[in-house]
Amino acid sequence: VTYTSSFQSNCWSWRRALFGILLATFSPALSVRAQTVEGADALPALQELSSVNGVLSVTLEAAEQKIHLGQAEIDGAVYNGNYAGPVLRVHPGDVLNIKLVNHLARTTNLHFHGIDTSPLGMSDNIHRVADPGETLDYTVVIPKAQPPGTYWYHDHIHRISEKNVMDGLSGAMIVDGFVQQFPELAHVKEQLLVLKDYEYEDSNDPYVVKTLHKFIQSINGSVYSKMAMQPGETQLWHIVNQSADYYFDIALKNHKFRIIGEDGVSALRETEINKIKIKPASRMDVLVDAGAAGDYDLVSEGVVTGAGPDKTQDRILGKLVVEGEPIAGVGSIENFPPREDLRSRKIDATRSVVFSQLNDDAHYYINGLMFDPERVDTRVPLGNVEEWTLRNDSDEMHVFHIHQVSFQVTEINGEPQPFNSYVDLVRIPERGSVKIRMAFTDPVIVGKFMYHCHVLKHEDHGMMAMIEVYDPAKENMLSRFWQRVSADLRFAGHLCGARTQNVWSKVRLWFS
Ligand SMILES: [Cu+2]
Repeated sequence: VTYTSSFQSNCWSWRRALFGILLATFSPALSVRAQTVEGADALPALQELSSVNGVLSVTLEAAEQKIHLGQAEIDGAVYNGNYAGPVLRVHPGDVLNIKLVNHLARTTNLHFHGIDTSPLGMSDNIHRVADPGETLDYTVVIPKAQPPGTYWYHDHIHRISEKNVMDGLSGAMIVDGFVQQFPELAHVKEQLLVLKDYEYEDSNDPYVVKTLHKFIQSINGSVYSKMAMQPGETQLWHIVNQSADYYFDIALKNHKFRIIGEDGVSALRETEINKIKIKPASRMDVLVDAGAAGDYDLVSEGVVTGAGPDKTQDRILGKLVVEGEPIAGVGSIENFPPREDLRSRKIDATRSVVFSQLNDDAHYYINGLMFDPERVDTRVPLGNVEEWTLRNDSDEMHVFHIHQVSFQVTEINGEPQPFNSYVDLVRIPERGSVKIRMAFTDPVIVGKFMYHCHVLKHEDHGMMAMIEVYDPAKENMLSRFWQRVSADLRFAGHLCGARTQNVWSKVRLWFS
């Protein structure tokens, strides 16, 4: 396999070569900046904030700031001045106190992706919004049963979440204890790789646009970095895709990966693979076994985007330098923590969730409806184990995500899937379908939360729905009456207002 970086392929374009010569002649500053891209700095370590005695109290100052990504200067929006995001390190059972200070000229808030905690009050409640100048306090209890692993936190403001996350408003969250599940890995080095992308099409600088090809991809805020291993060494890499929309295919030249965990949760077996496919928002825990001494490119392979044949170009994100004394690596992992196969459980309800869109980049639907923050789309009694069929009625990639609960993928396009633990994201194939099972059994998740496409552009344009998990024991006549009355009032409000496009959806819900 031959990998071609955008830089190399550009060298063969005479127009770009001429442009480069002109730039080198007339702009010494730019050629200096180019060296910082082509030279190899060590992969930047990220700032970590760790809990002490079961509590992590942090202030996140969200502010607009110029960020340097290789040659480009972008208008970022970041926490505490840090584009890749401060890493929050907690243990199962810890309490996380966050003071979110909004210095931005727009609204923001926080979602704790993959954490199966309460969606109410000051917890993982995305109904709360910090206006410019406001401060929001969060208190999030990390469940004792939260699988140790890699999670992340990010802005979740409907309509602008793509911009906010792309500008930098996200960070990794580590629930400590993943590696401790595997005695074989007691001495391996761990690395955290935060992947981000930034769409850079508004630039007036043609040099920047041409070399970076619209998307600036980075690892830990660096567009090109060096990682080092000894021949034969095994390392554990935790890779978090914090991009707003981008599906990463990551390959390491002449090397394979062994996947041992996904979306924070350890797998049930090793899966050896040539390239890691990382959906937007997904996390992958992989073992890397260094080969012979040498330099190996870490490549973000081109992926098909959108509905057409468009394919982004391969891009080299860094290199692995294998050097020094050979050391013994780690053999196959034999013992994985057990998980319950939900196929052995009785199914209390089945539902169908259909993703569709108009081809105008502005209308994305779940079950024919765009998101309405006042509408509850799905009500689930606490205690249900459910099977959902997710269908993609479009030619574009959609990635299902649900808050507060992880799930088991049982079928893709009718093919039964072997049980390999739980995830919180699944790609629904274009014109295809996926079956998943979920246990809505933990009382802590009672409340209203979201399921949506995690291509944030799609979510911002409607592809999100609200679910309410309710406790049937507390659902009395009065609360049922109040729900009906409040629905009536909203319905009347819509009749009187201009939002007639929602009236028929209300009528449908009323009779459903
Ligand atoms: Cu989508």
